Amino acid sequence: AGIEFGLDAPYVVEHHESLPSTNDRARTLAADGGTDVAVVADEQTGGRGRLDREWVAPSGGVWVSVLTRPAVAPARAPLFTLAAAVAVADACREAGVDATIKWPNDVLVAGPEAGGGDDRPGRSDRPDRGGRKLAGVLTEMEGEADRVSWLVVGVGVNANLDPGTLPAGATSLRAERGEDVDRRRFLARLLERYAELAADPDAVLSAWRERASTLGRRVRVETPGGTVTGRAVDVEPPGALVVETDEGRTRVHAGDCEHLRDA
Ligand code: BT5
Repeated sequence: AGIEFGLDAPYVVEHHESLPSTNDRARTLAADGGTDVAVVADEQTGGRGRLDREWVAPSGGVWVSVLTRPAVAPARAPLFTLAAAVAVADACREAGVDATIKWPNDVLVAGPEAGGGDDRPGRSDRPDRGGRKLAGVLTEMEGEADRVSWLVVGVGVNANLDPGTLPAGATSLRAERGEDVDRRRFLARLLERYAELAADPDAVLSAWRERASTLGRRVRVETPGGTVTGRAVDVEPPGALVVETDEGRTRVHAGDCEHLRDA
């Protein structure tokens, strides 16, 4: 069983030294009827990304899953993924690291992206670091036809980690700002901001647009239905990416997005 983390947070915070996955623990709590709980672990031994990919989660990161039962239709669940990405980006900025969001769920260091396409000047004074991944979000839920039964939004932030222990293309808050972040304070801000956004899902998209680096970019998105290449022009409810392709506009609801260099 978990122990209280002693945080002033809008959720009951259940803290563990080590768990296989905070999402799995939150799902167990959901099955037991729980709600409004944030499960935190110092380390995860079986952290998960999307599509059953591995999420590397040693001690020093912020690994947290928030279990709620929002009164919305299952189709609106993607808004909560976007809300979590906004909350992470804001918490990173408050910690002194300029962060942007790559659709749908990646939080990256702002600035020109090596191998990518952001050659616009003035985006960063550290042009070699832009595009590195600071954090990701994994949302899982169960719903009836018209209502979410439970929703687990899992957030992984590379806080005080050595990038050498992370997959290629990843970085940490400590590596970007040059000193440790206060993980407890970071978590408190993250949960506070997420709760604020989750209480007002209609406001999420505009907040997301302001922090996204994907809009206006050329992208390649691997979707379950095939590859979509074109210019990302907008995000539409409940979180679909609108891509302008040679064949016209198309909406992408899920997939892996890569930012491309401008032709
Ligand atoms: C994600 O997946 O970005 C969602 C990650 C969610 C992790 C949190 S931690 C708390 C909660 N409990 C869990 O078990 N999960 C959630 P995706 O977009 O599929 O990205 C996964 C890919 O990112 C992997 O295939 C690696 O290439 C890379 N990766 C793995 N660990 C990473 C890390 N710590 N930092 C950056 N990239 C990483």
